[in-house]
Amino acid sequence: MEKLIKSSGAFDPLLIKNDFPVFKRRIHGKPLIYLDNAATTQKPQSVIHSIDNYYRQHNSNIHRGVHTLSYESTVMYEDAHKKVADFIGAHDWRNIIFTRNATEAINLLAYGWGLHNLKKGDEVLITIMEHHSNIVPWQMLRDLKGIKINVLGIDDKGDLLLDELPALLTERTKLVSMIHASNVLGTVNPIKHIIQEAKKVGALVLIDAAQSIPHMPIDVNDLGCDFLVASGHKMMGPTGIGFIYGRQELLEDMEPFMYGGDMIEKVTLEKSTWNELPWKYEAGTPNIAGGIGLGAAVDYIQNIGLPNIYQHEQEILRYALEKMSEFDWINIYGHKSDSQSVGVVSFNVEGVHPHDVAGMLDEEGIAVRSGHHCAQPLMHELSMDFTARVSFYVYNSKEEIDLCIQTLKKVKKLFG
Ligand code: C6P
Repeated sequence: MEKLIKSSGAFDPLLIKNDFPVFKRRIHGKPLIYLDNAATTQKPQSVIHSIDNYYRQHNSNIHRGVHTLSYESTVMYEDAHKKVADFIGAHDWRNIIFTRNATEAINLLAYGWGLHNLKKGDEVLITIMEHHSNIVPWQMLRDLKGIKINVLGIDDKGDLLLDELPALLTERTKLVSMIHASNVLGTVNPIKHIIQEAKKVGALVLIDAAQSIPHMPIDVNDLGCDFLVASGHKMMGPTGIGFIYGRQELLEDMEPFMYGGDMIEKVTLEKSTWNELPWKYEAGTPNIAGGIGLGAAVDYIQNIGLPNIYQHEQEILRYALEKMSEFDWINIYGHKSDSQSVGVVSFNVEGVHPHDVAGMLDEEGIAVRSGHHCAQPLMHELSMDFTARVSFYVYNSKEEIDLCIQTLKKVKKLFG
């Protein structure tokens, strides 16, 4: 791996591709060009091997036996928590809770923290850019508890209206729950500033880092956030595993989300008490293999280096935006200001339905997403129902962008 990374931090995505078995596939007879990384990323051999190896050599339940396999599984699963903690700068691995994905992570916090700490009249601040997973759980609490949801909007460049923040952040605001990087616009929001403002009114802050953590360095201590959530499958890990980072005092105080199995300390027929962190929130037999796979994904990312990944994606992003902007029939959403962005570009080809765009790209072996991207309030704000979307990762190259644009020209000619 070290040989792949030059002293400048640059790397050849073609060599990186060799680590990913899926790229040996052909789609409709063409080499696969995978530009749907915001939906989920491809998995390197090391991640696939870690899961295979776990089932072949170690498979056992954790925390339940003194036998060798159970001990090994327990150590491997706990190690995965340690790797994630180290990855995001959390001081204690016990403050990392494994969940199924970012969606379950936010739901756990809505039930475990929100249900017991929010009361009628309290306010939760979100942004118009949120994924449905960071809207609907708070609507559930609004209907159940009578809380109010406030929404920070965006300007016509796709940046948050920070001037409106003081009016929306009051002593009634108990939580700011917001997306770090938009899965539609790519915009990276100034979360450090917003966290500092939220602290002034005593609000907690939950960061949805699903689209940022795979692409840029994040340090939860530097940010000062109270909770942060992400999904393993968007950072080269397997599906079915995600995590929460939480501040220890909050995790100690919160109520469990699910009850039974590994989350108990003692059970009598009258009363039960809870296990220590993080197991208090990991009820039942967890996704042990998934956790170990996530740990292997973190190792893979660390080996390349997040700053190098970020630099590579920024180059691809700049190139894609430059090339796409050459055509007045490609409408790009966002990327209109100097704000920081990740490698996500939503666009439409004038006069062509995004599903037709994605369908024709697929004919050429190019995978992109089309749809509302689970962000319907944002789509509504953009006066849009659907867009096509390309999103980049370590294995993407400028040549792939060229091929994508060549196909878009054919799309325009055929349908437009
Ligand atoms: N966005 C996309 O194509 P899950 O499904 O729980 O792993 O992740 C949910 C989620 C939460 N927050 C953000 C910012 C997201 O982008 C996503 C998932 C995918 O954009 C699937 S809709």
